[in-house]
Amino acid sequence: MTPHTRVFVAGGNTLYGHALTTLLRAEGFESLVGVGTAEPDLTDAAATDAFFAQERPECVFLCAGRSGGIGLNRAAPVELMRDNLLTTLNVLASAHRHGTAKLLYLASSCAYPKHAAQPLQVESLGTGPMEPTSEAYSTAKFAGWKLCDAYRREYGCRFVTGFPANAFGPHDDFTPEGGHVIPALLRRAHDAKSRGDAELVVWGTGAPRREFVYSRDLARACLFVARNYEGEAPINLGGGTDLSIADVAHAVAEVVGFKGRLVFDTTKPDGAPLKALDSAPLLDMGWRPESDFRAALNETYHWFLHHRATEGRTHARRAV
Ligand code: GFB
Repeated sequence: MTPHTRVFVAGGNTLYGHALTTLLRAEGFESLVGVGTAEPDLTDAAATDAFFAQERPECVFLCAGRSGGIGLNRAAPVELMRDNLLTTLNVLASAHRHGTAKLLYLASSCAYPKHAAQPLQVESLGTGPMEPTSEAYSTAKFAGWKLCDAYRREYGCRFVTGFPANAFGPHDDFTPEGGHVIPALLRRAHDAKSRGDAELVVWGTGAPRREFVYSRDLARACLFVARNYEGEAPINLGGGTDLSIADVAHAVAEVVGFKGRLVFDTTKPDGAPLKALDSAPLLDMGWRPESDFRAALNETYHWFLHHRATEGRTHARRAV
């Protein structure tokens, strides 16, 4: 990849997409295509193909497709699955048809079996049932990986799949019902503090553990993989911090300055008991995360304060 490589971040309005676009600009990439409103509707096969025919991206980061937290996965499995299947089908077909030289597809750690050995190794993919709360979305992500694999085998396409840990950062979905745990709790802790509430409700028991990766580090990992990894096997994109949800909730309360009590609502689902990735293959290639969890949480909250705090609580974005 050179500064002149034509790069398309598919899903530029997502959490990952924003972080990647920012990083690519900072790294001097001058030929980003399909940025902002120039991105076509990737669920529309004809629009996607016309875009690829015109722009001919040489490198594609495929982060498109709706996603959300455990609440959205339970409320809208059809929309999540359809959006991810359609965007993946369309982008891979057009990338193949118009000669994209390298593509990195971002899958999701929830596509791993619910009870796979931890930390999660790519060899475990497909060896058992997935976590039921996100099965529809996860199945679409799993299918995306398999389709990349099929393009590799049948047509020799350099399509690589990455499985990211639970990411968070600026431009995330901060809606209390639809977002992932970090942005949703930041929003609810902020609102609770503003109202002077005595309690902050945290979903589930607080016992599940998740590996978190700051979106800026995830973007760095994606660029590193695009530059250095050609393997057939998918690659885990983690190396971040493994924390319990209770730890996260306490950290959120501190960063926001919420002084009340945390209450765990056990009528809400816990989801997978533990999700931590084995990122040894990535780390062995020399990549390292740079962000400290607490500092990243603080940056994310400050981004929220400047960009989202005054928006309505029901604000919904098309994709995160
Ligand atoms: O972030 P989250 O929705 O993702 O939830 P998953 C993680 C944990 O945080 C669960 C708890 O145990 C939740 O019960 N939690 C506590 C909360 N308070 C909250 C809250 O206010 N909001 C949310 N959302 N959770 C997702 C999948 O699962 O993983 C998606 O549903 C996606 O498909 C993502 O792939 C990576 O890790 O449980």
